[in-house]
Amino acid sequence: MAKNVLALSAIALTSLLAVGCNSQTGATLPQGSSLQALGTSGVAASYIVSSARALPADFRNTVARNGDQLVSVDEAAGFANVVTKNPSAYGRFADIVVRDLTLQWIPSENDAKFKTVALDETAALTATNPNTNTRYPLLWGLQAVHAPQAWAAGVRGKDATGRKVRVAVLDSGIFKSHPDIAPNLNTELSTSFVSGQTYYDMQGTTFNHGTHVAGTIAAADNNIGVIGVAPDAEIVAVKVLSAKTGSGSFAGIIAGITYAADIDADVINMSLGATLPRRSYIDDNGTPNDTSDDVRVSANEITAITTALSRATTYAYNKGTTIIASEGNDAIDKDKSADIISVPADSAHVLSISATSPEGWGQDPTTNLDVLTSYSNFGASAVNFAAPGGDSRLPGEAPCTVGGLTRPCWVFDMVLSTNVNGGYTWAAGTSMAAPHASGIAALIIGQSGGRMNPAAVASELAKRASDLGKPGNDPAYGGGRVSSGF
Ligand SMILES: [Ca+2]
Ligand SMILES: [Ca+2]
Repeated sequence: MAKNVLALSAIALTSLLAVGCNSQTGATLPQGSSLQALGTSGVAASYIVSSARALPADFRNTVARNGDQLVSVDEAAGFANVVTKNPSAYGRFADIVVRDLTLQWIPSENDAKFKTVALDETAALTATNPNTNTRYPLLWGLQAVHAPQAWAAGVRGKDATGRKVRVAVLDSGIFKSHPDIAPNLNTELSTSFVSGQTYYDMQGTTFNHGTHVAGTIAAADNNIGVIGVAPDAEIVAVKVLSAKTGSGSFAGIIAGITYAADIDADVINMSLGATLPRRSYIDDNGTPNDTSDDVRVSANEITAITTALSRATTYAYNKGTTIIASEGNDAIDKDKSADIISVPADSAHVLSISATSPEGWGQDPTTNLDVLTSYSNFGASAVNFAAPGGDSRLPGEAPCTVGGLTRPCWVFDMVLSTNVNGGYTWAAGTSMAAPHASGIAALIIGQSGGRMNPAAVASELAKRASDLGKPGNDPAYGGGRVSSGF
């Protein structure tokens, strides 16, 4: 499919970047047993240290005494990221000490499968337009989830006291001065867990995934551009992926999750994902024809690192944070894929979101907005809810005109949102679906008076969702396509 748009990584087996040789030992978790995935002695590498309990308050002193580098630590959450030649030194603190993996969690700009279409205008150029949210007529996703009906009832992503619902966007950073982003961005709490990059460092990119995702959640209701599902919610940008490459470490994502929980984020949005086998495999290090640099990743290592990630999501859940993630763009039937694990979609307490789209909305505005997309993963055992993600599968290049713009008709089936340099861009993927669901969660939390137990949020999402497909839970839509309920 030449025009298929993948906003999330393909199966990331070819993308494992930072794996050393295998010399792991350990038992299967979770039985309270130790899982020490130890590295080659004498070679410094990055390790995730994960304890089921808090780490001691003086953990950082221990790291310093050992002469190792502490990349990050969250003592209360029981996590640290340590660069060391001697990982066994940390076994007395934690039952998981596993070598970190760096994966491709979203596509890089160079990925030919990932297609975006720029609107070729910036907010500055349209700021004098007297119309409110100039590009609102293009946002079919808002109609699909009944966002305007919620706004009309005064439900907009803040509580009755005016406190904005806090949504942490774990992604590739954000273009912080975008006039449709800045009004709702908490710049004090926004931060980066990508070494050497600020949360707003765009590194000369022309498409920023995190900025697009954030706009769908909470672009400002003003006289320009687009509007988010929850236009009064707060965005905290938590950079866990390189803006340039879309890659990131497990340790960085874990640190981002526990950080978001510690700042009392109401919602975490993770429009990112990777798929791992549950068994040992050989990673070709990106060079399938050259076996000299191949590395083996053990089953124990995969179990340890995915268990650590689930501990992080459980920590956030227990602190009251609703966690929403994209289901993935590999068109996988998750009901028949017991040999793989998608992270973080399959991690503990994560609501994973499949992607829906119209097909030919530009030709017929009354067309069904809720068709499962060509690329979305699916499966009744995996999908919690569906949400608008957009698609470009409509064949041909015939032009349509919507909201005063003329483009090939398939463009209008994608999701328009904010981008770097004050611009707007269409993209599609389960990465675009998850933020529609996070926006609806923010509306529910605000309407319910602020802080809300994530189990109650999930229950309310289920109650308000539009049941599609076969009655009740089904493979395409899970518990239904999210809706404001208005
Ligand atoms: Ca706007
Ligand atoms: Ca159903």
